[in-house]
Amino acid sequence: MKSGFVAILGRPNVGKSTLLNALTGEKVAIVTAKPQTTRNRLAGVVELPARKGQHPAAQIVFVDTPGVHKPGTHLDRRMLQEVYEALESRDLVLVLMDATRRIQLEEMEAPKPDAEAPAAPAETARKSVWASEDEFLFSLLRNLDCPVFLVLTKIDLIRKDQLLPLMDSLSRRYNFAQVIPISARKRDGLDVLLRKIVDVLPTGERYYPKDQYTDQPIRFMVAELIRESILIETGEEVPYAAAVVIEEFEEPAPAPKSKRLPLTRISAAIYCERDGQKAILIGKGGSKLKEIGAGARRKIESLLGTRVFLKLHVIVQPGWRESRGFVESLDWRNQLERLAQKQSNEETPDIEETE
Ligand SMILES: Nc1nc2c(ncn2[C@@H]2O[C@H](COP(=O)(O)OP(=O)(O)O)[C@@H](O)[C@H]2O)c(=O)[nH]1
Ligand SMILES: [Mg+2]
Repeated sequence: MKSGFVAILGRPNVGKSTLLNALTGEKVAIVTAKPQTTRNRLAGVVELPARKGQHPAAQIVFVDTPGVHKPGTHLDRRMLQEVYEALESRDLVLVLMDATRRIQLEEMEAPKPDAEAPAAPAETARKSVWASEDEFLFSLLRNLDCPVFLVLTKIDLIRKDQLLPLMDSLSRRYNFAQVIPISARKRDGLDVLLRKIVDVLPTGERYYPKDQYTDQPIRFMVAELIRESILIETGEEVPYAAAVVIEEFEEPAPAPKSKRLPLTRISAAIYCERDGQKAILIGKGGSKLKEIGAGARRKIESLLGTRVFLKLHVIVQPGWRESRGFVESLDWRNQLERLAQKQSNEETPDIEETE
């Protein structure tokens, strides 16, 4: 069989996480219309049975990453670090580009029919920001020694006759091994994409058990679903200043012959940076927090297959996005380490036996 790691890279909001979910058929990553939804790299595993005359059996580990943007806060730098780490161990890189944005960019770059009219200053500024962001993204590709595919996404939003010229002009930007147009939302082009990926993967064994579809622990997926609810329910800067930490996660005891589904008890803290943000998150008489909780609870119930009792509270942690220690403590890989530590402390008897 074939197997390998495929890093999914791109600017914020191009549809990386949507593609990951479409490929795995599971909700591995949260998705919203807001940029910087994904903060950690996370894996979604796709098992492909052999297809006669097309490809051998394969396990593809897709690694979703935070959107590449120039870092401002410590949190941003940590997110970029996640991108670098995803790029360290990979057999192939998919660079995603949003077709609608590219069309806009091409239109800005095209010579104006009325050469007398100068471009609006706002447009010029936007163009130069986009160009420098592109440059930053391409700079990450420069030292890679693996194939890079350009995946042009959201093609459901553009006209058919716009597609070929766009693919043509983008393929001149970099030495892409393939240029593949897709729509993750309409599941268009995914079979072709998978086939071309298997073509370039090395022969090897599975990295994950056959039925495991992600590397994330359930606790972290639950925290992410709560954060997704916050992103959907709040606006302004609140989504960017919010972080979720699961404080208690009590799995149901096996209840024999009960007609009702078992109940999982979860308690989580929502961190924000300022009192004003806390007030927004709680809302009048607690109404906002209630909505956030209700939305999250439904999704958590469908993830766990149990009923869920969800308790949320909001904590102000001034300037946490600039705090290295706090940002590190949010990473689930670090959280797992701490949990394991705590457990082993609890299991260690007070008096050590001596020989
Ligand atoms: N029309 C359309 N929208 C898409 C497609 N893929 C993603 N989106 C939308 O783009 C937005 C950002 O998606 P997300 O996967 O979170 O982007 P990410 O930041 O790159 O991970 C969401 O509103 C998605 O629903 C697509 O193929 N077609
Ligand atoms: Mg994402």
